[in-house]
Amino acid sequence: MHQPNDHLSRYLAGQAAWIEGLISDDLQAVGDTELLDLLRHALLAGGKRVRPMLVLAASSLVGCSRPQERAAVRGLALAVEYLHVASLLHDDVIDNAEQRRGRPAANTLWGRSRVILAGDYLHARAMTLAGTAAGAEAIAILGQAISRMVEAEFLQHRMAAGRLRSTDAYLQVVEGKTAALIAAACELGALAGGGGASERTALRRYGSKLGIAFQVVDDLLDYLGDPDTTGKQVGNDFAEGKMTLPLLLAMQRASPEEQAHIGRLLDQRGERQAFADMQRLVERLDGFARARQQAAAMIDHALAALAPFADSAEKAALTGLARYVLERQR
Ligand code: GRG
Repeated sequence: MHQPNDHLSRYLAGQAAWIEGLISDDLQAVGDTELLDLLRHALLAGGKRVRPMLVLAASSLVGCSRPQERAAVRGLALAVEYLHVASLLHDDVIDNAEQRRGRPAANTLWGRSRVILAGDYLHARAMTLAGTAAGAEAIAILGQAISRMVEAEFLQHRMAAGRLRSTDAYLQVVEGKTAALIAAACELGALAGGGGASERTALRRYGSKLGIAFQVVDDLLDYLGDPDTTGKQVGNDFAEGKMTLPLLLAMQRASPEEQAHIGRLLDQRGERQAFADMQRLVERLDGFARARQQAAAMIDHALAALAPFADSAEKAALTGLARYVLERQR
């Protein structure tokens, strides 16, 4: 399996332990034991903790010293992870997912209603933490990100139902469902660290481009990933009729016969063989290679947004993270 480079690995591992400590402390306020079990399952399950790490690194980049000890940085790091996990819980209910991070999805263990409620709990707690940490501005940044996530889910449903086939619509979905929260994490780090308007804009831009690339790679992994490494089966997007970038790019190059073949495979999308055939067709039509190129172009934009910042360990971490996004296998 491809690992992030050593420096980045150590940085991420250190931050993961930090955020897990914060989560465990914060969960002590949960009174209901069933809710607590569900939240522990969802929150302490080996996520990569990319979003809180971005809050921390962005705050350091704008000059905040010892950010891990700052109440505002801690509150915002928790808030973005909680919103991320709330969105995963709701998404798994929407998609009827069976697995998440190599384990049974919470909805298979607790049922749909409790999982929706647990997502609402995390949503509420995240907003309380954000408001306490950094006031109305932080709430507005997160509120806007959540609105965009929900709108993107609606658009994604329309794409799957009507087979809307444009890469523009795909990018709009990706900007909303993934990049909005990642951009918000970066901007909130800059806010908590005392950054000025131009620093906030630059970090938001880095986060947005990183987030788009992150989702494109996620969508590539849905076709090409190793289930033992990713913790989920391949072919979920195809089975759900989600039109992701590799397929959309392949369709641009397909002959009328190949278009018809793709249409038939989409009609048979519940069958395993249809997915294997689609993988081969997308490969032949260069869909995977071209999607990867687009992700790489996004990463170039993300790195360009970091150019105004002086070299530092945090800048190296953010640069390393951007490169790792392209190489990640999980
Ligand atoms: C309740 C806040 C809230 C939102 C509801 C359902 C919904 C709106 C949005 C769904 C958005 C969604 C599931 C986007 C996918 C984003 C994505 C790439 C998730 C995987 O992130 P990783 O790889 O996960 O960082 P880990 O497991 O490492 O934490």
